[in-house]
Amino acid sequence: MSSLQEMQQTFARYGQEHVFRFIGELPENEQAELLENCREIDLEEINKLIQTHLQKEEDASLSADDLEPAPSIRVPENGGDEEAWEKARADGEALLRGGKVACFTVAGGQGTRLGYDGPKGTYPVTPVSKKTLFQVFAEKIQAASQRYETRLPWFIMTSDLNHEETEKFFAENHFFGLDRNDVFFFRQGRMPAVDEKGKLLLAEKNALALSPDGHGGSFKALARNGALAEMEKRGIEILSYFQVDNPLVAVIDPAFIGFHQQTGSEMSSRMIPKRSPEEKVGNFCRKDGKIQVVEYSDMPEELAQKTDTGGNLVFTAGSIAIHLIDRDFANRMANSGDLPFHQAHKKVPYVDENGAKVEPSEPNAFKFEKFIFDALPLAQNPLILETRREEEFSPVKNATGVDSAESCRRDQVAQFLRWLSAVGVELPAATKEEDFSLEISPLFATNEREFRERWERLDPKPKIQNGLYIS
Ligand code: UD2
Repeated sequence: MSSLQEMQQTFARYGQEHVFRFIGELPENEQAELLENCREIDLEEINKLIQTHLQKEEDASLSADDLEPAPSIRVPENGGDEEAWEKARADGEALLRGGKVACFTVAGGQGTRLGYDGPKGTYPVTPVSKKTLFQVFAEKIQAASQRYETRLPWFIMTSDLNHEETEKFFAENHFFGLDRNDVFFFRQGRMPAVDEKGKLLLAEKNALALSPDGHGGSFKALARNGALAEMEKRGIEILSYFQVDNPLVAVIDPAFIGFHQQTGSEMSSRMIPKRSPEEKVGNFCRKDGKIQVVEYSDMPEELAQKTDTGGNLVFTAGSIAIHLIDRDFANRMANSGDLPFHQAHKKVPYVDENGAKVEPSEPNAFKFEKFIFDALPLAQNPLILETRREEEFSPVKNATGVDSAESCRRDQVAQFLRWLSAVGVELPAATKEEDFSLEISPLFATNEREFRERWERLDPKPKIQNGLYIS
C-alpha cells in the first residue's frame, strides 16, 4: 500500500500533484481519506483519457458513411412471425422455470433532470396507490416468480450517492414482500472529474471530485462485488437488465429470453421505432457488420434525419435500455473487454487553489462514463427484438413534459384502459387517460395476457370508476 509520499510522487509524475495542495493543513484522518480516494483511481487510465478526449475536438470515428440501420425481429403486429414468438415464449418460460434468470437494475445515477432528492427508485409513480418505482419492480418480480414457480434473484447496482439510502428504503418497506436473501445491492465504481486543462478537481480539501462511472461500469462492479459468483452458485445464466426509471418495463419477458437463447445471443436488446428523429434514445446501427448503439447525442444530424424514398426515417430503431446479458459474457467483459469512456461537459463544484469552494454556473469540467450498450459489438450474435412502446416504455426522466411523472401516469392509465377494453369491458363514456385514474397492481397482472386470465376468473368484477385499484 503506497504511503502518502509515494502517492504524491506518483501524482506528480502525471502532473496531478496539486491534489495534495492542502495536505499540510489536514488532520491525520483527513489525510488518510484523501489518500484512500487517490488509491481508487487509475492514473494511467485518466491520463490516457485526457490525451485522447480533451485534446480532440470531436469523435471523428463516427462517419455518416459507415453506419447503416441494424436488423431486428419485429413484433407480430408489425409483421413478425406469430408462431416464432409463441415458440420463443415457451422456450423462455422453460428457462425461467429452471431458475436460469435473474433481474438486474442499474440505479446508480443522479436523477438530476427530475429534480428529485433521493434515490430515483424511491420516486412514487403509479396513478392511484402511488407506488414507488422500486415497489413496482419488486411486485413484477414477485408476480413472475409465482407464475414460473421459481426464485428470481434481483441485483441492484447503486452508487456512493445513494447506496445506504437505497438499502434503508428496502429494509423499511420489508423488501416489498420479496425474500431479502434474493435481493442484492452493490456499488458501482467512480471516476474523477477533471477541469478543462485535464487537472483533477478537489471536491473538498481532503476529497477528489468523484462520480459514478456510468452503467458500463456494471460489468466490473458485478465481478468486484461477488454478484457474478453468487449468480454462478445459483445456476443463473441470463441477466434481465433494466433501468430504474421505467415502470412499464417487463422485468422478465419469456419471449425475449426465448429468442435470446435460440439465436445464441450473448447480449440482446429491446427496441422501439423512434417517435421522432430527436427522441432521446440510442440508435441501433451496424458498422463493419457489428451491431452498435449510437447515443442520441452522438448521432450525426444528417443520419438522424435521413429518410427513404417513402419518407420514412431510415434510422428508426431506438434503444430503450432493456437488455439480456449472459452471465458468461458479463464475466468476460469484467475481465477483459474494456469499454470506451464517453465524456460529458458538466458543472462540477470544486475547491480552488485558495481553498475556497466554487459553485460553477457554467460547465467547467469533464466527467467520464462507460455505457453498457458499448458491449454489443463485442457480443456473439447480438439480437434486437422490437417491443410495443405503449406496453413497455414510459420513463420518468423530467420534472414536466416529455418523459415526466405526468406523461408516465397517463401512459400507465392508458395501458390499463387498453387491457380492460381488450376483455370487452365497457368503459365509462369519454374515458380518457388525461382525466381518469385507474391502476392494476402487478400482483394482479403484468401484461394483457395475464390480465385476461385473471379477469375471466374474477367474480364479482369491480365497477370501472375513477380511482379504481385492482389488486
Ligand atoms: C438512457 C440511454 C438512452 C435511452 C434511454 C431510455 C444512456 C447513455 N442512454 O438515457 O439511449 O436508452 O436511457 O430511457 O444510457 N446509471 C447508473 N450509473 C451511472 C449512470 C446511470 O446506474 O453511472 C443508471 C441510472 O440510474 C438509470 C440509467 O442508468 O437507471 C440511465 O441513466 P440516464 O438517465 O443517465 O440515461 P438517459 O436517460 O440519458
